[in-house]
Parts: sequence; C-alpha cells; structure tokens
Amino acid sequence: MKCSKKRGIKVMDSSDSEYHSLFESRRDRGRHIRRLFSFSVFVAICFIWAYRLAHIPEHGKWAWLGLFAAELWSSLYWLLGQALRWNLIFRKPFNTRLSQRYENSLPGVDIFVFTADPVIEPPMMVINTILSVMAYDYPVEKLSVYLSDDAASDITFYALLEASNFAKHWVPFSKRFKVEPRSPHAYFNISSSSNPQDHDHAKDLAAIKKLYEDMRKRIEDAVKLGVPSEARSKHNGFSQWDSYSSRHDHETILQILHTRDSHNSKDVDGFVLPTLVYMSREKRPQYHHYYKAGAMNSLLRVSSTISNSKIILVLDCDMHSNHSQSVRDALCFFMDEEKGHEIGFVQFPQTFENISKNDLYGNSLSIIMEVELHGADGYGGPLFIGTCGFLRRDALCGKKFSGDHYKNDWNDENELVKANLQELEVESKALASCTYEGNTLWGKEIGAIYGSLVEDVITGISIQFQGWKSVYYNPRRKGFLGIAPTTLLHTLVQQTRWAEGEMQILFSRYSPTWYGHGKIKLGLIMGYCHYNYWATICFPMIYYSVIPSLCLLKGISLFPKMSSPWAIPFAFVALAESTSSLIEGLNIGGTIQGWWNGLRMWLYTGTSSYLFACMNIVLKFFGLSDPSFNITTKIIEDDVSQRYEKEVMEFGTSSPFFTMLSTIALLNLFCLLTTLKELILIEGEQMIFQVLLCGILVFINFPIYQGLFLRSDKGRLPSYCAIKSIALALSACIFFSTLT
Ligand SMILES: *[C@@H]1O[C@H](CO)[C@@H](O)[C@H](O)[C@H]1NC(C)=O
Ligand SMILES: CC(=O)N[C@H]1CO[C@H](CO)[C@@H](O)[C@@H]1O
Repeated sequence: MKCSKKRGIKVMDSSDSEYHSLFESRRDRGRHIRRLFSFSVFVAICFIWAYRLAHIPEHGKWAWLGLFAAELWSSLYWLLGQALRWNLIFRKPFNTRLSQRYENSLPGVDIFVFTADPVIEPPMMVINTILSVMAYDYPVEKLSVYLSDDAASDITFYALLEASNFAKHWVPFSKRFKVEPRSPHAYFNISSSSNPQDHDHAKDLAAIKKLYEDMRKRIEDAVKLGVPSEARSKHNGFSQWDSYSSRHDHETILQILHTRDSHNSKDVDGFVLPTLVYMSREKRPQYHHYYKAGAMNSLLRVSSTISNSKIILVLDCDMHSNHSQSVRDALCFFMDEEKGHEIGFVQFPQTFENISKNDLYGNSLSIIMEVELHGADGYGGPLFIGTCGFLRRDALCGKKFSGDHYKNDWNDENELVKANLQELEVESKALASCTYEGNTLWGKEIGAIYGSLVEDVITGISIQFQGWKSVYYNPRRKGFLGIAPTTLLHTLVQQTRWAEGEMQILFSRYSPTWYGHGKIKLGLIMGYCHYNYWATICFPMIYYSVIPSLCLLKGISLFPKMSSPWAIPFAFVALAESTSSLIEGLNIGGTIQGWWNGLRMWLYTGTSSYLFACMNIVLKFFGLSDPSFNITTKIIEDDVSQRYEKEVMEFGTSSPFFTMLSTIALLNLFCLLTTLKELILIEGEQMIFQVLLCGILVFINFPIYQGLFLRSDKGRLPSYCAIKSIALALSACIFFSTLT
C-alpha cells in the first residue's frame, strides 16, 4: 500500500482509516533560533578561553589559572547540556483512535505503588493515590493495583482495607459523574468550591463525602491509637503480623484484597473492581534489601503470578492521578502499529501540587520537565525517573529488543487466575522472599537495577541499552500530581542524593559515558553525562563564588577592563545565559521572581549539595560510609508551612549545608564591604567585573543575611551556625589577605 502526505498528516490511499498513527510527534519550532543562540554563546566561550591563555598575569597567576580551569570545566558541562536543548520533541496521543480500534482488546495494566514509611508518608495520602488509580477510565477487569509497603505497617494495611471498601462506592461514583481528578482528597478540595448543579450529583456527593470523612477519621484514629481490635479480628490478614518482629525483620506479608472473581470484589452497582494487592516483601537484617529497586523486583515477580499484565505503571505513593485518561494516553504509544513495538517505556513528567507561588526552592524541576526531557526524547529516550512512568514488562524484565521481529502481542495474556486464592497467595509469597534473588540476575540484568541511589535512572538506561526506545509525554493537563519538599534542608538533601546517585552511575556497568557508544545515540549519551557529572559542577561554582571576591582584598584583577574588547565575551555569556534562562522560565509559566529563586537555588545546591555528593562518593570509595537513603518527609509543621506559603526561606536547624552556604555568603559580604570602602580611592575600572560578581552574590544571598541577623522566628539560622560561619569567613579573608 502507498502512503501520501497530506498537510503533514499521513493518509492512506485506501479509505481505511485504520492506518492513522496512534500518536504524533512534533519538533520544536524554535530549534533554529536555539541552535544559533547556542552557537553564538560557544563562540564567546572560545574567546574567553583565548583571553585566559593570552593574558596570564605575574601577580595572581595561580588564581588566574584556577579560574581558567573552572571556566573550562563549566563550559564543557554547558556543552553537554546543549544536547538536551538541541532537538526537542513533543508528543501527542490520539485517544479516540485507540478506543475505535482496540476498545475490546485493551491489554492488562498493573499499577505498582511504593510506600516506605507510614510516618513520613501518611496512610491517607497513600490510599488517595491508590483510589485515584483504581478509578482510571479503563476496563476494570484489566486493571490491577499493587501496594508495596516496605515498612510492613499494619496501619497502612488497615488503611488499604478501608480503601478497598470505600472503592466500592468511589469507583462507580467517579465514573458516573466523570469526576476529575479521581483522588478523593483532591476532588473534594476542588468540589467544595463549586457545588454541582445536578441534584443527583449533589446528593451522591454529600453521601460519598460523608463516607470518606468517616473513613478518614477511622484511619487517623488508627494512626494515633493503633489498629482497632475489632478490625483485627474481622480480617484474618492481620494474622500475618503475628510473627513480625520489626520492619527490618519479618516474613513476606501478602494479601489479595480484590480479585476479578471473588464475590467481595463487586462495587455497589454490582460491577467488579480492579484487583488490589498488598505486599510487604520479606526482610531480614542479614540481607540487603536494595530500597525501592528491591521492592520493585519483588512486585514484578509477585504480580506475574497474579495478573501478569504487559504494561506496568510505576508510581510513588505521593503521586496521585490527575487525569483518568492517562493509561489510555500511554497505550497510544505502546500500541501504535508502526512504532509502538520498539517503545520500552513512556515517561510522564513529575509535577507537584504544592509548589509555592514563585517556586522558592526551585522544586518544580520545571526546566528538566518542560525542556530537557523533551530534548532527551529527541535522541531516542527520556530518562526513567522512577515514578509516573509506564513500562513494558518485557523490557523491565531484561528482554532485549529484537529489532523488527518483535511483535506487539497483547492477546496471549496468561489466564493465571487460580481457583484457590490461598494457593495463589502462598505461591506469590515465596517470590518475595529474601533468598529468592541469590545467584540470579535480578538487580543486575533483570528488573530494576541495584547499586545507585537513583535506581530508576539506571534501570531506564539498562532498558535503553537493550535496544528499546522511550517516549516522553508531557500533556498540558498533567497526568500526575505529587508533593515536593517544602524546606530548604529537605531540598538540599534530596539534591545531594540525586547528584550522588547520578555520579554512581558513572562507575557502574550502565555508565553511558563508557558503555553507551553504539547502544544509544551520541546526543543521549551527552544528555546522560549532563546529569552524571552534575555533582562535579560544585568545584567551579565554589571557586567562582569565593576566589574572585577574595582577590578583591588584594587588588588582584581577574577579568578584563570594562573598556577592553575582551570584556565583550564575558558580558555576552553572562547576559545571554541569564536572559535565555529567564525567557525559558517565563515561557513555561514561571515568574521573574521564580527565575531569581531558581538562580539562587542553583547556587545553593551547587555550592553545598553537590560538594557533599562528591565527598560521599569519595568516602564510599574508601569504604568509609554506608549508602544511606533518606526519604524526604511529606508532612510539615504549621508554622513551617505558613512560612513556605509566604516564601520565607526555612533554615531552623544547624546543618553543614547551612554552614557552607552562610560562610560563602558572609565571605562575599565582607569582601564587598571592604572593597567598596576603598573602591573610590583606587582606580575602579579594572575591578568592575569582580565587584559586580561579588555584588550579585551578596544580592542573591540576601535571605541568608536575613536568616542570620534580621529574623527572630523559628525558621532563622541558629546563632551557633552564625558564629561558626562568621569565624570561618573572617579567617578565610584574613588568611588570604596575609598571603603573599
Ligand atoms: C489537574 O486536573 C485538574 C482537573 O481535574 C485541572 O484543572 C488541573 O489543571 C490539573 N493540574 C495540572 C497541574 O495540570
Ligand atoms: C504536604 C504539604 O506540604 N502540603 C501542602 C502543599 O501545598 C499546599 C498549598 O501550597 C498546602 O495546602 C498543602 O498543605
């Protein structure tokens, strides 16, 4: 058959509409401007290098050469980043075509939700996520929801039991009234402001709200007082906690709460509900559990005996669904007749519902989500970010993409439903034991890959190394909404973990730098490197924010005179990069203040988190510290929350992060004050760039001076931290001044 292109849409000669693609890809319209711009910045950078090499001074030679090294490294790093902006791709699925063609043969979908701590991740949040995905607009008999609870908390289990009952009302309700979003908590929040006109709807809404409130009260009581004994005796699932000794030492706990053919699994209208399974894999102190990757692998095996769906959605417990169509959207990519068979995973962006107005801590990750992942998509695949991603089970299980021979086959799903639920549970339990993976390839080649703090990213790489492509789908109305850290310290800790994990990938057998050639495209290798070398950017950043300021004290000049032609490339790079990041930010819905906050957070993570990440890597190399994995908390106190909403920066405790930041901030302040005093006397022109740099640093650090000297609330910097950083900054200044 022949195809002809008509206004960019592929149309078949025959009247058969079947050959319309299920999704469409569009290239970035502004790519030529972007490329021209990158090129001009690159030329300016070359001039800076030339200037550095041609003008090495006698006085201050080492400071000069150090600055050159810093510029060299940050330019190379900048270059890596350009790969993620070179070739942006935007995708659009066609949902209606999917249902026209496949409504009766849609594949099964397993949804994995992960939780690890009932205190940090409250059960109410977890079940809202569960309920939101149980209510997806998708044939219920093809949907299976699994909760992996790495804390083995009976409270979480109790909450899930409650949710499984509430789902009998919630699922039919949300489908009848086409409720959006389908997380009850989020929906009630929205609907409380807009009352439905329809009488039936209003009545049902009131009723279901009451059910929800009753459930919430029971669960919150259980959180305070423990699981009520009545519930314990009613459901024999709790007996599995009899042999439980601690969250690090217990056998597998597994309970199938709903299955397709159990009588208990019908909703109030008599329809079946999605399969619902609780699992807490076995844990023993003598076995490493490999965090979320370990849990994912246990779930992979357990689900293979229960539903064995070909598509798996991986979700963190704080990311509720915000769009009931997301499963169908994702399937448009996998099921496309032409390109679908090569797609290993479809990544949705991670978006957050509690970002403050001007994104105080830069936690919206908007540049990554709105720009860079589109760029990675242009080169065959966005990263897998561990949540909001749909994966092909085959790809996750280490199967190689076998070229065009691989056929999408959605029909041969195992009908594994056993007559006897207990038998199935016993069989599945064995798959989640500690010893199961001994001497196997699980975690090395099969399933989620172990050995990095960002196990998701490395798992995505392993899938791409097997020949699969991935796709980034970023709809205007976001598919998932989660919760971002709301304090400075949490943000910095999270960034440290990410940067460290990214760097660990560099030393693994899935390092794109060493092993990517021939497996993935060069652009994608560069993109991965941009993240893998993330942490190392701390060295140029610290150098740049300390040495030029200190040199002011001694009158060492490190930049060209304002009137010299060499000033142009410096000014151009600084202005061009800041303007383009401002435009990029405004373009994706940010504010000017948000851009400024982002700049500040870039400085803060660069000079603290990334340094600590590098230090951790070195320490671990010498076996001096153990990999640690801190979950960032999802609950915060009232006063902290109020300050967050007012966008007042939160310090509150004394931490090495803050000492680092305030030392640099104070050092710049001292240098600036000393210089300004003398600037009028000495010839200023030579120093103007350096004074400007120092001035901008002082300006950007304003919240730190506030926290040190001007605030009295609980979120200020503790005086202990203030004294320490004043002492450090002063001694650095004095030491440097006396240096000959
Ligand atoms: C979440 O869904 C609601 C509709 O239910 C929509 O109004 C909102 O814009 C969505 N949020 C995001 C961030 O897309
Ligand atoms: C857990 C948490 O911090 N939630 C907050 C997210 O942000 C919204 C609005 O800014 C708050 O209402 C939530 O309490």
